[in-house]
Amino acid sequence: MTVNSNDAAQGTLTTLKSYLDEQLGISSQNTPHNESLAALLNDIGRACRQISQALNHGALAGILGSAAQQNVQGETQKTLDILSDKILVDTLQQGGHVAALASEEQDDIIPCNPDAAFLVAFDPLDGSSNIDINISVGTIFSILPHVKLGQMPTAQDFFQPGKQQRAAGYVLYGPSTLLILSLGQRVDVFTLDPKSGEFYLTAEQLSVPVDTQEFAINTSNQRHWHAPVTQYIEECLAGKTGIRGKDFNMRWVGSMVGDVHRVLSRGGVFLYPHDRKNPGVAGRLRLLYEASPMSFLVEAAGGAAITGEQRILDIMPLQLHQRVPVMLGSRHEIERLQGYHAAYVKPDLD
Ligand code: AHM
Ligand code: MG
Repeated sequence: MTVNSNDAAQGTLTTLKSYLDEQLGISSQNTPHNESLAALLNDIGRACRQISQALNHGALAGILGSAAQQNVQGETQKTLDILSDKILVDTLQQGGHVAALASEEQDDIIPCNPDAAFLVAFDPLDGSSNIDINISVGTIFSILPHVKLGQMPTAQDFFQPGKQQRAAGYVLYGPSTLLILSLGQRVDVFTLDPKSGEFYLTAEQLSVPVDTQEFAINTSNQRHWHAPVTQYIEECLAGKTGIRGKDFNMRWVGSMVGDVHRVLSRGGVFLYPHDRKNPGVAGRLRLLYEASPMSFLVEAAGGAAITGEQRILDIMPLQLHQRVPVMLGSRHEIERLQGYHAAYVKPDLD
């Protein structure tokens, strides 16, 4: 699919709204939940457009730097973390299509409309340590069904395995602002036109190649890794002279949205494993609003996502801000990693 700015000007490109109407069967049948899902996704698009505008202004708007507070995970919040969170909460609350919200930046859930059919978990600004150095950051979101319609949700209502997500996606604020979305069957890409404020469909049906020669991991943690990860990375580094018989390349953006976007665009593996640095902490990334939506996208594009031992989308969450090890990307590599984990006796992983 090749598109250019004239297509947007001439109205020949598909907008996010018309895409959602078509994909969710709106207008062809009576589908109130699908209509509500489409409206909710349009609300997310509108909120992310505002976040994109704030990021574009950067220092000129006086919004860079750290705020004088920490989130529930003890991390210092950036001014833009708080602003992005507020934009999303305000927009989604006003939209009325969400029963409750869970955000990385909020200790507890925010109950909204008990009659709405969806719960939304989000990381308002992922990779926020990259904001002040003008590197890509993003918003990640996960949409779950609100099963107990009519009842005000509690945190427990968010504790559903990721395979039950109705939709997931992220907005990548990079050289251009992209929305990557899956309703479960496929993964499509929309580009924000800064002039009109519309998201236009610019790439369809992303497919993660099953094989790759690219990996992403924070190697500063190498001495803390468990044996299966050490073995896998050492074999990649041995390149043509090792058992893999081919050279590998390494990339690490430090924003999960950037690293996962590369995997979805051209394949590769992204690893944030559990390690011995903080043995009591199950990895760095959060299940509900980072690992789960990204795994949903990667699987919908033909890739795989595991903790090492287990498929991420099968995990039943136990806490709102639960962390989980993440290994995702090209299927043959993830199968290899799962095999290495299965081959090691458990005490090595303790
Ligand atoms: P954040 O949500 O507070 O930004 O933290 C998550 C980020 C991910 O985007 C990224 O993959 C990881 O943390 C980077 O961690 P590290 O500091 O080990 O590079
Ligand atoms: Mg994050």
